[in-house]
Amino acid sequence: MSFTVNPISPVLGVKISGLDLAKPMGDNLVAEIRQTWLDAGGLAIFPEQSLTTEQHIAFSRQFGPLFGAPGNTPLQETVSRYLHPDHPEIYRVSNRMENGEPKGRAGAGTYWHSDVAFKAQPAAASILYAIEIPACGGDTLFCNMTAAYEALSDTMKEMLAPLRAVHDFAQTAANQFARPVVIESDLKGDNRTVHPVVRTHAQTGAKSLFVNPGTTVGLDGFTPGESAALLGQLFSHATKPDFCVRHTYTQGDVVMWDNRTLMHYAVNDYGDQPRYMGRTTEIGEVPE
Ligand SMILES: O=C(O)CCC(=O)C(=O)O
Repeated sequence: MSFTVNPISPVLGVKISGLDLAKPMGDNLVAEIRQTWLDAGGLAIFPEQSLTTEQHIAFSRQFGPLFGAPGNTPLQETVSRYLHPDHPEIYRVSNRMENGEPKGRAGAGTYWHSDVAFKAQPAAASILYAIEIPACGGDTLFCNMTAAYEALSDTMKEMLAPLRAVHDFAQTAANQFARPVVIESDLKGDNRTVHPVVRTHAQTGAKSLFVNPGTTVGLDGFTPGESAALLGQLFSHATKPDFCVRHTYTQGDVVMWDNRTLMHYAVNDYGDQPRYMGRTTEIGEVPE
């Protein structure tokens, strides 16, 4: 193997060292990285990287088509002002201002979620590059929804098998973000869809829970009270510390996570200390 792999926790994640992601990679190396990432539950940290925006995109593109690339689906309209002005493949997460405009979305993802779950084809990998980080704070938590699924009783697994969940960005917009950034299309169902509650990973065949507090508004065929009770139980089960890891950034980290098998939560505890991250987002399959 042409790189070094160190687990960051028994439940999830590896650190992959000895690679320069700015350099072109052959298909074999890309396949090795993908397999290592999948074997680690879908979380890999690549430390000490120095990437231009173009190199970040070029690295990401090798793992699949990207939201926002020419000819591909864009991310939803709400975040369009936070995209890189010259590279719409890059979604910027930042509390910094530039020429009186936000340089990225401040406080993005401060709730458990899976990226773009409200679209028919949600995200597969997200690849986040830590460009500027606070002296302290601004970590991201990840939880392993495959491990959480596997720990359920057989009776619960059987009950969940046929269920479908409704996902709606309006829920995120209404509950998580300041009103002025909510736009009409968020609230009229353009970013609403239904997915299985348990999905099977297209590459590994593993089953995972695929519901999240950020976008899941209910379970098909259940009353609101029944949905809330069952979803609440699944969310508190999945976010138990046993299934989670917390990543503390060093500047130059590239973090690649699999939205098909993980939820994540960005901790907004760093006040005015500058934080600036760029994210590419791979368009995944229709969940089955
Ligand atoms: O900034 C972070 O730590 C992650 C932000 C987030 O939740 C996302 O990009 O989906």
